[in-house]
Amino acid sequence: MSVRLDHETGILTGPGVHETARRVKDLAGVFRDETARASRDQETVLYRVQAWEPQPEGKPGAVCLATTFLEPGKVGDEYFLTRGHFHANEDRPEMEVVISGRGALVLMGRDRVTRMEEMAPGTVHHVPPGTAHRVANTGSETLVFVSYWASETGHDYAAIREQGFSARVREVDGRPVLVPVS
Ligand code: M6P
Ligand code: ZN
Repeated sequence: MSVRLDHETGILTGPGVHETARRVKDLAGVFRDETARASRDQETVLYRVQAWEPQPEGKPGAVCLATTFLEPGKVGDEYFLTRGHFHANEDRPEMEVVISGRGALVLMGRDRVTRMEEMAPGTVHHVPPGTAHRVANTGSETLVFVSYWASETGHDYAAIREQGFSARVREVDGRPVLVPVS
């Protein structure tokens, strides 16, 4: 079983690669300005994920990888972002490798302390166990990054859906700033 990852474009092809698209309508309640989100074209794709999971989610025995293509843009003053999640298996980490574009990796522990790492071509980021993670595109081109995680990791969206992150990446004086949620 093998696939191909194009290191110039991040495009992943081959048997078993599956693609998911997340549109404006899929991110209801995610942005600070829900009115602004609701008034946009709901079919606009914010990001696509091409994933290769040699074992099904939750089953041990494989390393999975995915390329995320996150479009540039903002809802109000908040940059386009991925939904974000904890891992169902709390002790499982993840790694992100940036192919192109500019962004911010937002990391939040169970204690709700949040920090941000700047993403640029070639930067590598470790998501420690027990840490919710989401990515914002702070640049003007598509942000492309590759993620690696173990197949038994599992995604847990519930906590973020209910409580969100404790800070948001917003444009302040023309720059991305991690602003605590008031
Ligand atoms: C990265 C990884 C994937 C995740 C994707 C989109 O590629 O973390 O596991 O699915 O980003 O993020 P989300 O699932 O939070 O929308
Ligand atoms: Zn993850």
